[in-house]
This record gives sequence, structure tokens and C-alpha cells, in this order.
Amino acid sequence: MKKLTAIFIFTLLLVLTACTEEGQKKDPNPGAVVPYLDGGWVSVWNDEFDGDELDQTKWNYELGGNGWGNQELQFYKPQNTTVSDGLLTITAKKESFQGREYTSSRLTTKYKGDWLYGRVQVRAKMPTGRGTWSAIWMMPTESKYGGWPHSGEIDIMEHVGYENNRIHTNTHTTKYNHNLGTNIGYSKTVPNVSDEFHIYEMIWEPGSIRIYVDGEPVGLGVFAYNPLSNQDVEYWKAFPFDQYFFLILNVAVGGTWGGSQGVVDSIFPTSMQVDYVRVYQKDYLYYDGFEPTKVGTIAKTTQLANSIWWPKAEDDHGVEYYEVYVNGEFYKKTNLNQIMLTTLSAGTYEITVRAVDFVGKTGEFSEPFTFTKT
Ligand SMILES: [Ca+2]
Ligand SMILES: [Ca+2]
Repeated sequence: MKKLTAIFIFTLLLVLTACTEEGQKKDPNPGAVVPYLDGGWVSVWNDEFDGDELDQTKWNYELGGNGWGNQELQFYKPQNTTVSDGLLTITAKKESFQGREYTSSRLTTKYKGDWLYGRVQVRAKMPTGRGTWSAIWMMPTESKYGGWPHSGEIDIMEHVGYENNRIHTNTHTTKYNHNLGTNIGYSKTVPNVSDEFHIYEMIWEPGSIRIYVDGEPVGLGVFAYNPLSNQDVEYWKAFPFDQYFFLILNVAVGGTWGGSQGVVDSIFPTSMQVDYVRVYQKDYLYYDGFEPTKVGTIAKTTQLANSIWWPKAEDDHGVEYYEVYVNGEFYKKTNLNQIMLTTLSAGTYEITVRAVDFVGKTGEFSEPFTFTKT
């Protein structure tokens, strides 16, 4: 028995050695403090705010006092941002400036930190008091699907001061947005949002965005694409989150939401503080071991002409896209499990689909589906 165990361990060691020599883990970005997280995540971007000024190789200031689409009252300027003692501080002030009665700051990572899929962790403390509206959120870099809300918005965390300790997460899309009263969102009460640091986190994978605070889901905490319940639209109208997004940190004053119960001037100055922002992405090359599953039964979309969908294929680290074949010939790629077949001329075709993961492994083709273009 002992001998057998020894042989087993020796063999295991050989296997483990072989694995580590075969592929190298992806290097984290320089300056990563926590380079790897369980589940195959590697640090790709971070700011620990260890300097004495904002690192403008990572962040942009957005400036101005035009109301920012929400009738907000503040003027955004750089002077309301400071970095010291390892913290970023954005302070909202009662201060007359360029026709506005309040000032604050808004920072973005646009063109300096833009990601498609990944995991974002922000350790932060919110401002407090009636009239504040602080947010950690994301907007599309290129707006491929058009202006708001068509290319999407991801609100990882929003907090309005009149409802202290209640945090909110929302996504906005063509089909689901607050102008239509259809936006999807979740809320959670988090004690001491303004007195203690909490970790606000997003895990974004193909077809799914999950939101957490201190490792717990915010409400249901899941935004996911489901073709069965979205048979009236192309996938991107329900889930445009298959393009690059950048991060935004800001503290607004007043506005349609933050100001809906007035602004109390005695609360100022009040600040949002951020200990760090860390962004991770999957190290697919090192971790991916299996090809995606065979694509299931293809169906015609019931409320949209010339469109088909199929159940999501499974993969150990995610399906990057699907390949659609028409009569055995490659037709198009689609990032999620629905496609319009508008460019085919009238006639009957045999459609097959297969899933491709992030390292190019392909799943089995689906059973053929007979599609008639009208
Ligand atoms: Ca820090
Ligand atoms: Ca895989």
C-alpha cells in the first residue's frame, strides 16, 4: 500500500511538472498587488492610489456643468479630486463655480482602461447626506449599437444620499431602460456604506453580468441574456454587453434621482473615497481545458422575422462566439446565441451552429435546422 502510494505520488508529480512546463500563466500587469484570483483570473489593470496625485495615464477628468443628462447641479472640475494616504477622494462641495452652486469630480478610464469581459473590484466608501448621488459604473467605449441606451450602461453601484445605506445596481439597454420603465435592477441594504469601506464587484462574462458587495450578490445580482424571453429583438437590444466598456467614478449633486428629495446644503463637503480599483480577466490560455458543448436545438424566433436562436453552449471558461453555417458553408459569427439571417435570398437552407471558446476550441455542430427565408 505504501509503495503504491509512493508510485502514485511520483506519477502525480510528473504530471504536475508536465503541466507547468507546458503552459505559462499569463503575467499580471506591473504594479498588481493581488496578481491572481481563484478561478483563472489574472490582474490586467489596477490603481491603488498610492501616489500624491491622480495618475492621468489611467484616468481622465470629465469636466463641465451641463447637467449631464440628469439635471445634475454640480460643475465637475479636477480640483475636487485628491490622492493621498493610499486613497482617492472625490469631494462634493457647496461652491459657486461657472454658474453652478456645487462642484465635484467625475473620472473615467476611457481609452486608458477599456475591457470586454472581466472582473472589477472597487473598494470604496460613499458620501453621505440628502442630495448626493455617487456611482461606480461603466459605459461603452465605441457605442457600436448607437447612442444611449442602445449600446448599454452598467451601473455596478449607485447610492443616493437620501436613502442612506441602500445600494443599487442597474443595466440599461434598448429594450430594458428606465425611460421605458423596463430597466432591470437590484438593491441591497449595506450597513455603514459611508463610514466603512466595502468591495463593490462585477463579474462580466459572455451573456452574463453578476454584481456583488463584499462577496454577496446585490439582490438577485444577475443580468443575463435569455433568447427565449427576448424573441422580439436581436440579442444586442436586450444585451449589448459584448463590446468594450470603460469605468466611471463620480459624485453628482442633485439630479433626477439624487435630488428628487432636495439638497441639504449643510451636508457639504462630503466625499467618496476609493482604496483601490482592480480589474482582472480570465487567463484562458493557461486554464482552458475543454471544448464547448454541442449546440442544442435551433429554433426560429417567434416575434422577429428571419431570426433564429439556440440554447447557450457550456464551456469551462466561456463561449466567446458561435459560428453559423448555411448549407455547410461558414456564414457569420455571433457573440451570443441568436442571429438574424437577413442577407440570405429567399429560399430554404440548412443551418448548423457551433460554439468557439476563447482559445479557439470548437464544439460539435448542432443538428441541422431547416430555415426558410421569406
Ligand atoms: Ca489604496
Ligand atoms: Ca473551453
